[in-house]
Amino acid sequence: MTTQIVSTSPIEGQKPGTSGLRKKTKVFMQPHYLENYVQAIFDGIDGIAGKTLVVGGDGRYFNDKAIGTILRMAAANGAAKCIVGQGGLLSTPAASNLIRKRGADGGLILSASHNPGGPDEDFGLKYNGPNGGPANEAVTEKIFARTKAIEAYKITEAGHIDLETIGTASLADMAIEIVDPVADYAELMESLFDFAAISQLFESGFTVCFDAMHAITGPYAKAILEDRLGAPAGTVRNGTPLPDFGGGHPDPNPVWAKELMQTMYGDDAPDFGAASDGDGDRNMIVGSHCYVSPSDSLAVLTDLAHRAPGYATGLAGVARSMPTSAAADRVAEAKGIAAFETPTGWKFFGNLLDAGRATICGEESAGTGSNHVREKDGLWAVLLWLNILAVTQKSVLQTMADHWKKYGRNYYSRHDYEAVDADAANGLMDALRGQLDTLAGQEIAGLKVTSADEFSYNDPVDGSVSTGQGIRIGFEGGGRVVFRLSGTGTAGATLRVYLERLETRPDHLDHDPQTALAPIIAAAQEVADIHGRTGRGAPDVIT
Ligand code: VG1
Ligand code: CO
Repeated sequence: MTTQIVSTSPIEGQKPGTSGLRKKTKVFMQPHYLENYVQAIFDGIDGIAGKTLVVGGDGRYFNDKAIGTILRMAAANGAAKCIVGQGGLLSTPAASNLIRKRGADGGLILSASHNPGGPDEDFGLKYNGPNGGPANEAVTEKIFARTKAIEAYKITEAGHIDLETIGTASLADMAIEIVDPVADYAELMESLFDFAAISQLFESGFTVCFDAMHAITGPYAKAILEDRLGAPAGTVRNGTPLPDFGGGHPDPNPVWAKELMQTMYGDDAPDFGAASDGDGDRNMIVGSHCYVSPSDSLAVLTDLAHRAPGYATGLAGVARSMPTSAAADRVAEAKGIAAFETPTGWKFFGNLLDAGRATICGEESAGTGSNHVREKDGLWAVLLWLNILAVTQKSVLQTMADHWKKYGRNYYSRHDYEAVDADAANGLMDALRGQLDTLAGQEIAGLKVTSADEFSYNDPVDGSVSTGQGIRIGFEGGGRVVFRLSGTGTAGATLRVYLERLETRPDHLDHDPQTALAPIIAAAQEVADIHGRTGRGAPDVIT
């Protein structure tokens, strides 16, 4: 087989965002587009000669073809081996686990996560390092720099590459090992959780509905919940991964997982409901008539994780992204463990996990995980919840009521304005930035501003600094609003407005979050002039 050196030139806009490079699938399918980016990754990590990489994706449209290209390029660039999930499938947490377990030098994960898939929707690719986690900013900067200087890429001519047969084959001088995508991951879950207790819970009649949203977690959830833990067949819904996710939006929140919400708020609702996203790293938890916000879920798991065997000795600390509510901080304080506040995106948790300073991490965007891998992990969160409920024998509703009674409730919501004109969105952020020095002390929509700044993170482990990570405004009484532009969208800009208010009065703990947050919502509108600057009268998505 011959190696071709194909000359190319830089393609604009190949800048990795919050989680790798995400573009419209058609953009990724343009000549040289994928190849340029893959070569930039290889060059950005100082080459892959002799290295072992894990490769897999969420099965969306173009997944298999892109994997073929990546394998041919890895062979041409001298990789020793690629470990690939059968059918080209690997959930993001399973890929992270494989990198760690097999001591690989890193991995390429093909996914646009919660974004829809298909020829007219989104595709994505990201590089994870040897710790199994998303590349840090220093590495993504190097990759981006290579995309701007690239002159050629290497690729091996090859016929058909078999992604279906488990076992090892070769491509030029490189080995390709096809592995069962689920087995190692399921084993890891079994090492962390009390499977006997969860099985017993199911046997006692506790009912679960898991919505895989036609995305990657279907096979994982079926193998673990139904086959190993004995939940009845049909517990996992929409469990076959489809290239276009059945035309849906595989984002586990009350808006996009509407079917599940209807089930959980209907008559005869199951005891426990959950959903995951395109690549399996997000989770939504909902009890019978009780939606659990991701920020609250993080707090509950921080409080009760020690009930599961994998965390029985307690947690070293908890880390959350800055826009995530402070609910977990309150638990950390009560327990006397460390609490960290990082920028949005899982890559910022890596150092804290590697250094053993945080055990559990979470984001308001339905991401929760721990030091068992270096990605957030949807099914892990579901199993931890189930393990806790199996031990406490409480309902989700009771668990939340008890939690809020003990710690108070951080009412929380995120308002997203999607596909906003990019100039208008940047203008809005600039205008806020311009007010930061003068806001404190002012009254906005009847609320007194106590603090206003732009979040900048000093990594306590490696000392790196990440600036411009969201504008936050604090109000008297503990309310807060955060403004950020998304780094995962593929059309225009998405403005995210994160709203929070702490309530400790025992008789005010069961309000509708939108009502409880109304004064903060009004202040956010006024201070940023969202309507005036974006022309939008209401958010597109409220979670
Ligand atoms: C969003 C979320 C962020 C998450 C990221 C990747 O980023 O807000 O919390 O880490 O998606 O999640 P942004 O920049 O659009 O706000 V996923 O499930 O894509 O891997
Ligand atoms: Co995801």
